[in-house]
Amino acid sequence: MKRLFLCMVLLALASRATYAQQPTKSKTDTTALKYGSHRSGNRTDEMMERWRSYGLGQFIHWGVYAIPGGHWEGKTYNGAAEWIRSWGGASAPTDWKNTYDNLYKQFNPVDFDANKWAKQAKDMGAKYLIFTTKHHDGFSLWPSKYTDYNIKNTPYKKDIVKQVVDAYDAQGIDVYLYFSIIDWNHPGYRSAVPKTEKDSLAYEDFKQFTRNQLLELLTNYPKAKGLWFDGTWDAAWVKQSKFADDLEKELRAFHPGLIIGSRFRADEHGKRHFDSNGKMMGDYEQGWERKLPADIEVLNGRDWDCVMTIPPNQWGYNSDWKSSYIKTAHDLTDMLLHAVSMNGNLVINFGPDGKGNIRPEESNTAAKLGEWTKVNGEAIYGAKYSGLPKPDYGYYTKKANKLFLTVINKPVNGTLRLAIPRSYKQKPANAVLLVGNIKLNITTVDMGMSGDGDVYYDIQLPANLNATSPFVVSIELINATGRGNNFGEAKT
Ligand code: FHN
Repeated sequence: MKRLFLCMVLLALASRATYAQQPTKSKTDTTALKYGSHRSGNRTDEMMERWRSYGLGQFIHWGVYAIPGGHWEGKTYNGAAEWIRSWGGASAPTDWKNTYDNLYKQFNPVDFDANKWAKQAKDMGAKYLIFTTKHHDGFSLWPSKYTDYNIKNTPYKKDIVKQVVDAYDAQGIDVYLYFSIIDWNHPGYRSAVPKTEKDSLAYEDFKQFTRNQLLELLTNYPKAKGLWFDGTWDAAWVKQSKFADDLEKELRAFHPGLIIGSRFRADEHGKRHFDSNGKMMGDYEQGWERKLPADIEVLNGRDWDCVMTIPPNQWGYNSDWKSSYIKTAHDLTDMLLHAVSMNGNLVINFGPDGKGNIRPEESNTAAKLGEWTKVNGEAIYGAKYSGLPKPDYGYYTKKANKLFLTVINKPVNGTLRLAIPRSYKQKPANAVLLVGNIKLNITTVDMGMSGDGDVYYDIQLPANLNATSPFVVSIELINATGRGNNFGEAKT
């Protein structure tokens, strides 16, 4: 009897184990998948709630590419400076890659002060940092046991990742570790799918190396809140659906609460970000790079972040910002509100130089943004989509019973006219201009016998408001019950 029971238990366990290997699909899925998304809808835990409330983040791209800073043997390269190792191509004037791979021997950022960076980020109003622990060149900014191509072997020697994690953590800024799967330095790294046995063996070695480095990062820096993956588009990696899925599970089990975006892995049909059933793989949509969604509908309720450069496309340090399109603090404020009004976070990139200095242009922008967030932060931190159509004046964001109107385009007549749909359950009661904490007059517009689906409210701006930057009107909302339409709807 005992033996029969044991057999039954073993059988049940075996069938569960087999079941776990089977492709699965929910009622709404069209394709059975083993390595697709493992969740429907957004994460609801505390850590993810925290992520949602950040609003503003800072990205830092730093590595040995900061030494050439966009220049190579007297020539200027306008492509993204962190890619300079690859700009030489076949006609490189010297053994470009080899020279690049030896640059670390000069990496000695004597001016680097993690506390200074963290203080600047705090003053800017950043709530999280994404820091490049290793970019595509493969140089590890921490003393990794799995490669010699790391910070310990530079003249600088000290662990940069640790200093950054500790300094930002001390400022109350959450840290996410950027990690590139592309690794131009590792002998086993392949971009194309390995074809020969030798290549396959080398790539297997690279996969183990990748796993080791990721576990090492989470072991060394347990304060990190998440991993921000990049360089995952190579055909070789896209083929690794099982390996990447297993690894993601392992990393999550190793570091409970870990946040990972949608860039990490592909499903067994090579679909990235969204699996073959259209479900997002990862905790938030990570495809908004240097662009913002046009409207909230395209997001379908998903969490997302947007990473943004200040110049057009430079992440690492380039000593020449040649473009005439360098985003100002106002441009970035506009983008920040654009993101938050659609439930996203905006992450602004900084590329310190080879000595560890954040360039003056970036520092100025950070300081200006900081002046703005200090006064108007309520409109972004923890604030969300308002449920209202986007106003032409700028953006609405909402937190509890407060509606924030960030005005980017000030009306020339000095009156903000709000159109609130009758179906909206709340209506404006009081309005305050956050800069100067000035109470504003608010009136309901009498529409006479005409009217549409909206109720209109006018907010009078102070006559002497000399707005040289976007400003925020905080509007208290109260319940709007019994607000039927007394006006005649247009008969068409
Ligand atoms: O190739 C990189 C690029 O250098 C930079 O790191 C950005 C940041 O999101 N990611 C890649 C391009 O998508």
